[in-house]
Amino acid sequence: MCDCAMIEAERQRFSCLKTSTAAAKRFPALLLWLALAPAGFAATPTFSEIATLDGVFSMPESAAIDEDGRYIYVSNVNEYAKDGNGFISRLRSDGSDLQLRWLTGLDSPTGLAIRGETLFAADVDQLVQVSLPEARIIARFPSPDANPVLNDVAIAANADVYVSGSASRSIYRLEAGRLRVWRHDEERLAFANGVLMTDDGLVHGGQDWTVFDPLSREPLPTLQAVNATINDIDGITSDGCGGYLVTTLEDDTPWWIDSNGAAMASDLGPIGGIDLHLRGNLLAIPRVGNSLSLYEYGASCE
Ligand SMILES: [Ca+2]
Ligand SMILES: [Ca+2]
Repeated sequence: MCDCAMIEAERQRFSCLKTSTAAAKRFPALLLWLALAPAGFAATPTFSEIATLDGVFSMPESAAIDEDGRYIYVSNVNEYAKDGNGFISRLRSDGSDLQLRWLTGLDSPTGLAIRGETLFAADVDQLVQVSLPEARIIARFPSPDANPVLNDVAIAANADVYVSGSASRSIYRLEAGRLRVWRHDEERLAFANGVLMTDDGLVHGGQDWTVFDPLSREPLPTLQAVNATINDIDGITSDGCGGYLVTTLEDDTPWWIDSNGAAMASDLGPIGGIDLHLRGNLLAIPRVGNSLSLYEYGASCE
């Protein structure tokens, strides 16, 4: 429950604590970390490597952690074309039990997002809906535009599904079983890339960071300071404290954007991250070079 009379700073702190507590229920290590963190500790995140799987994937792009934090799903582009050879891998959150070709029948899947027992994948020119318990494709939603080069998927709290189109300079939304253009923007959605729906709005990476109002669909001034520091953002994931962890096309090191819009290179170093997903204290990052790295993430919200 949110006290609407709180000032903005308090609102963010409250939201952060709520998120951290929920995450801690699923991840006891995070609870311990939070208990040991001194009051007022800076929010700079820390990373501890759990596992790296090297040289086993085929152009991995995105990773999506399921809601229980048990399994990680990884998209494998396997050369970008309408070639029928793309697939999705599944492994446990400690890096074990890899099922490399857990799901086949895709062309070149890129962005992934999970809600409940459903996985959505961007696959060149269609959004693909997958049942996780059945490990099978249950629907395909073609783009209304030819050659959109679908890139990333985001799912809102109300279950609306969004997918970005890099070539079509558009963001689509799944409406009554059809993909429809939600926003077309020649400038802001040129080479459209990472998308994430948050309390701030629909966050879009790409050449310039933009947060779109979910109702008016117009750009908001939210965290515009990001653009003074980094560009060409690819993967976006929430940091649990009102900020974001991102990967960029310009830099092999993932960056951290705090809740005020200040951006700095993370301590992960130049790992060549492509897309990334943080859930609880588990961070999964597919890497250039057919690899995937898993990290235990620690952060204390200011
Ligand atoms: Ca392919
Ligand atoms: Ca992407």
